[in-house]
Amino acid sequence: MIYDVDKETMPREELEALQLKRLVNVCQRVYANVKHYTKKFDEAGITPLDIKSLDDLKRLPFTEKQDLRDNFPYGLFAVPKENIVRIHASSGTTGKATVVGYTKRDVDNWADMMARCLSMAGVERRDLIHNAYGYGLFTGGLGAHYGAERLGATIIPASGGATRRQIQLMKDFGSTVLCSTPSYALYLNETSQEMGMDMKDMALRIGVFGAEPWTEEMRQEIESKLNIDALNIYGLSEIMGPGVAMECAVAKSGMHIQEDHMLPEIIDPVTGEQLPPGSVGELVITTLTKEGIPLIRYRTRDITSLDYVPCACGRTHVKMQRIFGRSDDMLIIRGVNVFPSQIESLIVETEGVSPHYQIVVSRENNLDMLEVLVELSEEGFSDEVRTLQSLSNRLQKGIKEFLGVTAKIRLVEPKSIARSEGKAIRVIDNRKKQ
Ligand code: ADP
Ligand code: K
Ligand code: ZN
Repeated sequence: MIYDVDKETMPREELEALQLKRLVNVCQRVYANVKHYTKKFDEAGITPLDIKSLDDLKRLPFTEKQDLRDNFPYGLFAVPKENIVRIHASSGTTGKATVVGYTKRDVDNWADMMARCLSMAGVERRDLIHNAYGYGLFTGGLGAHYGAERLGATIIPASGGATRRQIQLMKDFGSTVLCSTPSYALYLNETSQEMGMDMKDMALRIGVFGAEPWTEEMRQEIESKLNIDALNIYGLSEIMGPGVAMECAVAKSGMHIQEDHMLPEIIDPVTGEQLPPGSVGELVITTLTKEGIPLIRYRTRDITSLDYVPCACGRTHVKMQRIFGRSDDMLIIRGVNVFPSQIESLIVETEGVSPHYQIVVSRENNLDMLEVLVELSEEGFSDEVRTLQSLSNRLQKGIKEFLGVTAKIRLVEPKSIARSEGKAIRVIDNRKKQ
């Protein structure tokens, strides 16, 4: 079901005309109301009226996370404070939290966009949605909540924590949809087994998973363990929260970006140059309708590519590929670029180990050392030493062949790597402390 047929299947030409009109409008709003942007536009020698085509986007200044920090807390808001009805803050994965504000209309548009997303995943009014995204300053919980209500489905506001209770609730209530981070979905499954239950036997049929990077291999693992359709949802608080982009259940091959509300582009993260369609690079988004804190060319730091080929589901909005990693998540190990997702793919494909892992980077005698903690599965744990040795050799060889770096593999006991209720901590970089 397509929630908003008019907007979601709009012919590209019409969509681009709408985007241009809205781009000029948002530039006018920030130029007039946000000092930071007046200055930036003046420095770039451009005024909102100089924007004649979408191609002129290239001439506009970027906005970075640092700009939000420098204008903490309200400096980038574009409306009088009394028009703000909600405040959220980012989870601060990569430093000090950033603050965002929503007007009534922003909250309303967000609910619409999340309703579209849930529909894209195949969620219907009859569904019971167990929402394990955290409620609070983090955008995940309330974002999914408002979207579910807008759609008319039933939402169970479980939030994070009390994992055993969550499983009991899901079973008792007969939840059919799970919203959570992908790593938490696996943790729920593991805990359900400890409780003598199996999530496979529950009424669950759909998972809406996001807020952290995950791989195609991880999707297959979750789908087979939980017996559901696992779909990818993307968002960030600076742009809105969850629902910036969502994968459709029909094609399951990339996430439709809500293009009537946001304008995406891909740039080279080093030079800042805009790249042609299909290139892999950093996703940059301009918000087209947001009132509270509109952002021009916001650098997400997330690495992906855009796919403009028409989708089997009928939606015309461009699809972004699964996030490969954050540009500031990329590890440089002895000069080689390594994304945690590449290591994850290898681990999830290997038998005898669980999909929980941690990457530890340190520096010894001026050399970068990469250590990967891999958790054995219960079956793997009972194997003989010889079998374990060959398992660790295989992983080491795989990483060497695939990434070109030598990693030390440390096999650890089942369930010894800390589980997270929100975003999993995959990388510990001790080099930064030195
Ligand atoms: P923080 O930057 O503090 O983590 P947010 O909570 O707003 O702030 O998180 C947004 C970030 O989460 C995105 O920029 C992206 O890196 C990551 N993210 C969100 N959804 C996904 C997803 N589906 N796949 C990969 N990464 C995601
Ligand atoms: K309902
Ligand atoms: Zn589609």
